Amino acid sequence: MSSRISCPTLRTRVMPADAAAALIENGDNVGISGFTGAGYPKAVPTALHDRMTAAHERGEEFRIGLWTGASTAPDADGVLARAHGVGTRLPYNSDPTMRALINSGEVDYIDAHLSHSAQHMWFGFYGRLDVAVVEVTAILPGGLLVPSSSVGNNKTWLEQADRVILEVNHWQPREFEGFHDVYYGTALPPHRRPLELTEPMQRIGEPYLRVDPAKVVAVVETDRADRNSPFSAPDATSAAIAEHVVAFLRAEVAAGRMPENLLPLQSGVGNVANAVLAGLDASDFTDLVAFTEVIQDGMLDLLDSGTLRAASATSFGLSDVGVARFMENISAYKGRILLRSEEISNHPELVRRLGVIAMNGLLEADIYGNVNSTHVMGSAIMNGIGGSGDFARNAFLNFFLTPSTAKNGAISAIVPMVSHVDHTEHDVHVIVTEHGLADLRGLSPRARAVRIIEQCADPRFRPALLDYTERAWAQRPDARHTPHLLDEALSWHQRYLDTGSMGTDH
Ligand code: 0RQ
Repeated sequence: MSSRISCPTLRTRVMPADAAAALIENGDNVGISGFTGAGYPKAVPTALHDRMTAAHERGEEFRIGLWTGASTAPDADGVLARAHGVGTRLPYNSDPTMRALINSGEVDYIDAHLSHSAQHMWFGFYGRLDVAVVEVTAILPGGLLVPSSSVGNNKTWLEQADRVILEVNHWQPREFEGFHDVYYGTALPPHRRPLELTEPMQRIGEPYLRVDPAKVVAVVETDRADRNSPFSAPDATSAAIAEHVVAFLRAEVAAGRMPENLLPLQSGVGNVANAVLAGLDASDFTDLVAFTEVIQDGMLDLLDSGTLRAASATSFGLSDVGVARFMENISAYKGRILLRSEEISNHPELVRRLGVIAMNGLLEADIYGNVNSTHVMGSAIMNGIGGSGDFARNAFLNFFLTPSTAKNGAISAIVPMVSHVDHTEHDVHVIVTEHGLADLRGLSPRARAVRIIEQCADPRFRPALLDYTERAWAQRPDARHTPHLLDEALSWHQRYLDTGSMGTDH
């Protein structure tokens, strides 16, 4: 029997994945582990896919509610989507098959802020959780669980579920013990207490997840790698975005608005965010600290070079190369990396108290500074809001980063009016493209428009944006505080849908 399962009671529950999947029923709400492709269950979802497919072939209904920490992987979200076995899904998804089913209307997707997902569960907003399927690194003699490469919503799923299936993944390094801090002080309003965390790396919880052994109906052993998506090397566009951010931070320090080692950093997912981290690594900043969600390769580079002292997060989001590097030197990272539950890593109280600098991507921003992070052309979901709202609204300073155009220049990231709003003009501080940086702090809507168009828009779209703005402002006396031409405001999106380009010049 595996040395990873030391609890005598839970050893008796070891079984193959198909036997565990047989304990999940049609109509169950299932909370699985997993956050940005790390720490998701690797065997039960595929076995469940087979069970669903067999049921469908018999003409029987078999669909579950699928709740996660954030994005998972092709062998979790992907297989369950391919089985057409998901009725509802929350809170963040980047799997293309699942995305297609959400956009086709087959899957009801609830795009919650990540910091809300656990508490909405406790508040009873989502109904009952029937099953938790959670990957762990090991089970200790007394039944405590050593978490794996993400913590996400695992604490809540394990507490709230009626039945628990554990996957013990031998691929996850046994040395993970001691990398986690799971907070168990949660109470419901009106009995909530302040979170006593005043320093990013402070421990306020325990290194283990708890589970009631009586609820554990199955333990499955696996030996499979996390998703580990590759990153592309920073291109000229993302390198230019990174340069603007680093120069701006230097100027903020020089102006006395933040200390020389900045304030705790949050960095979103994707290549642009990774490039900004590379830019910070090449800069003269030192002794930085991260209070973030995801540790990407760029953050590992910062830790290795010593630019970053330590990082608090909820998950890894590494490439194969990053994982190999992490595994080789794992003991050196202990004490410098702490993984917490996502309700703590993203907690508004903590983000605001610590004064986090938030850096996230966007799909489009409008001339007044409203930001759309989630919907293409107003309707098609991309990934979801993730933690961007948790961090941006509560940050000391937030950046929204994007190339100025998408789809080979056919789409302008700066539009007259966003086709969907995730971050309102009230929440957005700085917008950055490869062309420049628009500091919107303390500006009125009209001043913001000038700055965004001049600093951030692609030069090919600038004349049309200025023309729109001038005509909107010229509607005297009806221009008002935030002038718009309502019959034209979304015409750029319609033109793209009609012609394949937002521009009128091709
Ligand atoms: O698609 O590769 O098919 O061409 O969107 O765009 O430029 O590669 O940027 O990877 O940084 O993602 C907002 C999606 C940006 C991400 C978003 C197309 C573009 C490309 C990706 P293709 P890029 P990124 C922490 C924080 C919300 C959650 C968040 C995101 C693809 O940052 O999901 O911030 N954010 N969480 O071509 C149509 C536009 C477009 C567009 C880009 N205006 N219209 N398509 N694209 N702009 C993490 C978590 O919370 C877990």
